[in-house]
Amino acid sequence: MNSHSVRLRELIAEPKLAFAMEAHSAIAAKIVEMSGFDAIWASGFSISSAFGLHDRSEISFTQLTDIIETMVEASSLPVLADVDSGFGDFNNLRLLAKRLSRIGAAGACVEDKPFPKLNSFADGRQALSPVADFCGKIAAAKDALLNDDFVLVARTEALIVGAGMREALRRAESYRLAGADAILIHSKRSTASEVLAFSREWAGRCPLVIVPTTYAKTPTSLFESTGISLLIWANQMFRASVHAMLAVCRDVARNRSLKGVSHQLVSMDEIFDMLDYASLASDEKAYSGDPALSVLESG
Ligand code: SPV
Ligand code: MG
Repeated sequence: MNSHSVRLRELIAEPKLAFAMEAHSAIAAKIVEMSGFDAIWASGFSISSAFGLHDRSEISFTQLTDIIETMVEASSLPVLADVDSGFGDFNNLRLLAKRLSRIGAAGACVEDKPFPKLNSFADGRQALSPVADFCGKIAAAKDALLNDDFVLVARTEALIVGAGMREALRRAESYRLAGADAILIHSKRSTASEVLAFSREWAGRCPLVIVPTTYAKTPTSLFESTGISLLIWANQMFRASVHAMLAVCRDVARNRSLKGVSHQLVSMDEIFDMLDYASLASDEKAYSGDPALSVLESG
């Protein structure tokens, strides 16, 4: 049993809409938790971009799991890992699922694209995997998990590639029958019409997850009333940090001074607080140089 997986399972089972925010580092995970979200989305796009790599399966399995492990350690929220298309076939995905369940991720989301996958919003070849292959990957991942509560989300890209609603529904139903705990229905429309239509047809067969990046203007209350379980803001922490870094860097380079940016920076003390330097200092007193702890010195 893993309490993070149990929590994520509860979140997607509740009638209430749950909210996940993206994180791509341990400090980002802490900030997501401090801000009151229900869960953390370990975004493939954001983690790849932070490595300076394309969201096209360029990061390695271990680059991804190492970052996810730091996020799991830094926060008490459940972490849902974006594992792209699983780094290969059923065998690669099951090794990844096993590793993620070992390091304490609450769940993983795998998408029905061949390897290498490309970000859903990027120009280039967008293709779907054969349904039977993807169902085999889901079954293999489930069989390899070290924790029965681990949440496996199957994501269909049918609407992204333009394969239509019938194909999206057919795929989602196949993935549910293959053992997926929830379905992520992805859309790149500027309105929520597609995901709302999907949700109506789906009629609560298992929990639904959405990523309203392009249809961000839709009021979230609408999703709550149409049976969606989890809403993921998938990349805003990363984009906010790039925005802030660009603004500060350009200003300092232009003016050869920090004067114009000091109000845009958090203080060092704020970082010390976030990382609890205070308890480190008190622990240092308790654990360092106390002769009572040393048999040799006291003898
Ligand atoms: C991610 O955050 O990596 C995602 C969501 O998979 S999206 O970029 O919308 O494909
Ligand atoms: Mg992704």
